[in-house]
Amino acid sequence: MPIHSLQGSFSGRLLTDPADMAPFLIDWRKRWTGKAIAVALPDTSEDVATVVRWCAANQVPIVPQGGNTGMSGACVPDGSGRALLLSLTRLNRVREVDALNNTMTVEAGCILQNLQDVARDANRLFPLSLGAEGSCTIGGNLSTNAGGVAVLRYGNARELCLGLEVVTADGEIWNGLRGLRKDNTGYDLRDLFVGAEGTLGVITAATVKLFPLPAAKVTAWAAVPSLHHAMQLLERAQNTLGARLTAFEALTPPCIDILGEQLPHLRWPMDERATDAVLIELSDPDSEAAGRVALEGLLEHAMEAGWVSDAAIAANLTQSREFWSLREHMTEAQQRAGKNIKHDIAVPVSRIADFVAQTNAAIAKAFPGVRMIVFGHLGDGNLHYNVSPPKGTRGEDFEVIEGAVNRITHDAVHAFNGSVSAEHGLGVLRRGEAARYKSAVELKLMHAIKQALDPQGIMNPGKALGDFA
Ligand code: FAD
Ligand code: 2HG
Ligand code: ZN
Repeated sequence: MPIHSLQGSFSGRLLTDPADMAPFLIDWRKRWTGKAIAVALPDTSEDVATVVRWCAANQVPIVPQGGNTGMSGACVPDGSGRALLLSLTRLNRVREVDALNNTMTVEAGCILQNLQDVARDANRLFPLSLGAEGSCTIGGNLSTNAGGVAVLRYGNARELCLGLEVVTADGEIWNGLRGLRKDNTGYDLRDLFVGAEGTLGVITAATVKLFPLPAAKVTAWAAVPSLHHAMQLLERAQNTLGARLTAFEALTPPCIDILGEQLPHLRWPMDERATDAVLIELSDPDSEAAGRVALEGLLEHAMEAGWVSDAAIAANLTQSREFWSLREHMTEAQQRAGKNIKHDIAVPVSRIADFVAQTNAAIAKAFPGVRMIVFGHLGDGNLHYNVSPPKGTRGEDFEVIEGAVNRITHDAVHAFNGSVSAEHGLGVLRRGEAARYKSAVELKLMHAIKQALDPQGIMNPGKALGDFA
């Protein structure tokens, strides 16, 4: 049936003009460009169901898309031109805020930052926080099981999700929007759709957890002699600050170098720029003064112990934003510096410093001069173990070494019992790597789930699991 037959059957929009469709068909990193039969922008869950039913009847593959900020190429179609791109951005209503239950029920296309604001207006915290929060959507966050900078205290997107509404691959609506903390009534369908990268169904709404708003946040920047010292600081911080410790992020010296080079207007907390640095955030339920005393105590102890060589506590909100701005501009600074190779690895927290030391040495030996742009969520054992071309070059043919760099990195991750994708999903970037390192049993179970929930293989084909067989 021709695509135009779809338009009359749902509210919202259907784009078929190539110029209108173009922005939806290229990913944020500008690494993957695809083609589509059309871009559908439904207004409601019923609209989504109508579109999916049409696709199922016509064997048209569906690529769900939220804010198109994903890092693994999962939200753009392939080059065949057979797929329909399903944008969820017009499903952007907050259906309910239940402050007593500490939940809100929101549609998939709501922008993350808007949801943080809605929660704050209700005197609550929605803690999911990441650099793309001004444009990513909660549907995309859940479909990638996004992490970000507050996982240490509040968990990743999966842990923040209590219920889902999903349009299944044959176009039925499953309403699982239960705001329950306890529900042991069989298989957990919610947890199948979270992190599935749109390969099992379309998330149309979610019930997510809210938390009390902290009275104050206090931010510190600490220069540390090595990541091993940083881990000693982390252990002490967890023991003395407990649940008040909400972020523990790291930047290694080449990151500090690339930030200064690409974004020289950014302000620096201290003169010391040659060592690893840690960004710590404490959220205090009582007062800013109490938070400051606790953080000062931690840093004094750490300096005496030799784990920290210099430290600064932000004097006010402006300075705290300046500290965070350095961390949040890492992706942009690296992007500006030319081509790059990204890894999103996790190993047990206790092994992360050893992993970096050993793998840095292996990569430096194989590819002398490359810049190791290693930063991220140190407190979770998750680092963006990224590589940039040697200083002063832009790496026009950098992709030539990508396979070999990936092999060194991911073999090391595997040896450390880690993960090749901690928070960005598999998409097309990492689907082959997951197939390489996962056991045959694990892959067989994953394919069985896909077969059961999407027997026609129309939901985001070729993503996460590779081609559907
Ligand atoms: P998209 O990119 O549009 O889609 C991502 C995946 O989800 C695709 O597979 C898509 O098909 C699927 N999908 C989207 N919506 C739905 C839906 N409603 N139903 C079913 N499937 C759907 N990620 C982190 O985890 N932590 C970070 O700290 C972080 N920082 C970032 C910083 C920057 C500057 C950028 C650009 C990205 C960052 N990301 C981070 C990656 C990205 O923002 C997140 O993965 C985000 O969760 C994706 O949301 P999105 O709405 O843009 O989804
Ligand atoms: C972050 O933590 C994001 O800033 C992006 O996950 C990481 O640019 C990257 O590789
Ligand atoms: Zn990250």
